[in-house]
Amino acid sequence: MKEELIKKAYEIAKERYATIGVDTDKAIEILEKTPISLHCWQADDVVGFERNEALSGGIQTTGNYPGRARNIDEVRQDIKEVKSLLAGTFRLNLHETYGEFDGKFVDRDEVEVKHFQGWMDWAKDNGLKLDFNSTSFSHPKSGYLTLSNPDKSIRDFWIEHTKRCRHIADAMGKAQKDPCIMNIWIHDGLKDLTVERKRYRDILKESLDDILSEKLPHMKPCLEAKLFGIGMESYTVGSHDFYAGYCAKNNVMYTLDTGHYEQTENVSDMVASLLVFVPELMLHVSRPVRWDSDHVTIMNDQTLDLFKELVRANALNRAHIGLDYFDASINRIGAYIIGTRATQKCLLSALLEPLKTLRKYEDKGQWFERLALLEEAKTLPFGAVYDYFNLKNDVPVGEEFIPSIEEYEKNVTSKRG
Ligand code: RNT
Ligand code: ZN
Repeated sequence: MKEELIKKAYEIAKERYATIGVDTDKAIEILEKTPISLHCWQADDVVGFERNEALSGGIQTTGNYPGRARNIDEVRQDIKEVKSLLAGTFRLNLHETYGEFDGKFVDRDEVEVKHFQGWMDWAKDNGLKLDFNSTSFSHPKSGYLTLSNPDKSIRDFWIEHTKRCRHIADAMGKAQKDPCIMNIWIHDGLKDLTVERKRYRDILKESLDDILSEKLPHMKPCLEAKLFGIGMESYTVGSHDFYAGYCAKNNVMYTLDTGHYEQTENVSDMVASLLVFVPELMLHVSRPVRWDSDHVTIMNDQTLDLFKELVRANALNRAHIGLDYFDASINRIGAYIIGTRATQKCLLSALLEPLKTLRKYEDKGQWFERLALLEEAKTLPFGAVYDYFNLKNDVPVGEEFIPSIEEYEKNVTSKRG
């Protein structure tokens, strides 16, 4: 009965969209094929398997909802569950601290490809490609400064770590026959006033030049800018201006995390500027609430606008979509599904824009007509198309995923100590 209803609604929606020149089947096809990189760290509150300690280094999770994944098997189990409830194409984004260390302590400057062989095998078996992240936080040598540290011994430790991570990413990319995107985010910054702003940035530039000098064809590095970190409110070495300059000059991918800018800044507007100067973008889709709080992504104006800008810039093939939030106060599987579905809805809504007509109006200076169509497009039967996308792919439609997650909680996550 419900299935019939969804199909009927889709047929009507399809016809309605066709009247304004939009092909819904085509939009669904693009949505199905566009990969979304699931961040492994929502499953366990960014703890990882290195030292099993709470997160530190400029970022923070809040909440203690029961059911956190405590080890590699539980993270894998959760990601599998998440994937089973979603339509589309997915990648898995790992941090270095999620290696398979087999109970041994492997320091960050000792990590090797072999610590991720298990992940590569598992990912292959589960139809996922991998992305990767070096990890500068939650370590005794993290301090305030890592790659920008004037102390050569600390700096070299992190340079070695990041170079090793590039090799791991390259091995992943080679194995999956598709480049592994490796993000470099360092928390480097200071709590209070500094008179050495330029000095640390000069050092960071040198470290990055060294790290990125080796050619590794199966991985793509990207650099993540940020406004501030907790406990480092006064100064961030890797600011937007720093990385925008670095990426533009060196033809490196820029990571745009939606929580990393001033709260009143229009993050979506950055897309069309960055794309003029950097080769590609990595997106960290998040939801800042008053600060970089990493709340679960929802379908809000900021996220809708972000995807609209990508589609309008014809740049889906130059952007990699990743999620980056970590809410420890609600069911974590639920957090994954809500955030991923919201991301898909924003992408789909962008793909359903009557762009051809809007562009025609704009070219002719028909401003009233452009604004009118933009407004009317907002209330077209978009939900019917998203429902059908899920029905077609045999995953829960609409709120149907709620009982599935409750069931998993009852049988699995609630039993974790
Ligand atoms: C931190 C950055 C970074 C992290 C992850 C865990 O502000 O957004 O991307 O969230 O690497
Ligand atoms: Zn991020």
